[in-house]
Amino acid sequence: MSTPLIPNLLILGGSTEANALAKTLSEQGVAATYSYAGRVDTPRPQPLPTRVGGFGGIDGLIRYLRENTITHVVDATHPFAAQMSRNAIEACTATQIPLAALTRPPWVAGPGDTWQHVADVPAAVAALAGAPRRVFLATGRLHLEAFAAQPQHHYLLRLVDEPDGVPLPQAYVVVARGPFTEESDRALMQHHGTQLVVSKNAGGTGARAKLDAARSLGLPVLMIDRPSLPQRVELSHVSQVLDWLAHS
Ligand code: 3Y8
Ligand code: NAP
Repeated sequence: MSTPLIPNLLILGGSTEANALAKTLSEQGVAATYSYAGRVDTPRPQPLPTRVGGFGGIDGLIRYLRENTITHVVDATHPFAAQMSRNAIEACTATQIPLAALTRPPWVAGPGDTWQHVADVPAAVAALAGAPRRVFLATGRLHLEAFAAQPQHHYLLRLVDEPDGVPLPQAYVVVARGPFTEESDRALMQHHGTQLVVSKNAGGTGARAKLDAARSLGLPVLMIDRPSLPQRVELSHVSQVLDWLAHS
């Protein structure tokens, strides 16, 4: 009779869903560690033991899983954190540790939405060719350099931390972290005379305010589709994770 595993989870975090899972696991007394990449200055505190920083690639993650006797991995990273997700699949396959992704479906355009889908950031940059416009570039800091290829626009940027300069000649920076609200995003876009919104298809609730605001203002959206990922168990609610834990 094999003794049932006492769960010891690793949550790859950095999203609204990861935070909801951390709260539930903490309340239920399930042993788990929350992991941040260390991308921002002051990541939101979690009700679980928390680690910050990369693991050192696939081998580093394998080493971490073994040294910390992790029994399950939940990849609750943002849909655009594709490298982390790929590494998690490789490391969990190598160690035979159960892996589930806690993710959220992509947003789909509804009545009144004017979306142009592009495959990735380079395609979004190419789509911005043409006459100058007032663009709300709500895709964060990591890919700003790519948009320097289209310097003609006036950019409204929303970043989590104050940047050390931005590579765009006409840019106004708002330092803010989500979740955001439709009302505040509509006021922000009206104040800046936004004519186009550029967004990653993050899904979920934390960043969709700008899309609802764009719809109410009749503005077009340039929607960047999320990167494709290899096959893995995908769950979309915390309750499904608890059920998966009980049966894996
Ligand atoms: C460090 C950890 C919560 C979860 C907060 C979600 C919601 C708000 C929306 C806009 C879009 C953007 C950005 C965004 C959202 C949630 C969630 C989400 C988008 C924090 C966080 C970390 C990060 C990293 C940061 C990236 C950036 C992306 C800002 C915490 C706040 C634009 C993605 O300066 C940098 O280096 C920032 C880097 C990766 C993407 C980019 O390319 O710049 N997120 N965001 C995580 C770590 O270190 O592991 O402090 O909470 C988490 C959240 N960001 O309920 O509190 O779940 O999606 N994050 C995008 O969607 O385009 C903002 O402004 O409208
Ligand atoms: P990424 O490009 O997929 O990953 C790059 C490297 O960062 C990974 O290989 C890993 O380094 C490290 N890393 C990423 N997430 C990590 C985590 N949760 N814990 C420990 N190390 C992590 O990742 P990213 O897009 O930069 O996202 C970084 C973090 O921001 C994630 O927590 C993600 O959920 C959050 N986030 C990202 C976005 C986005 O738009 N990309 C939006 C919202 C939140 P090693 O190889 O050294 O292990």
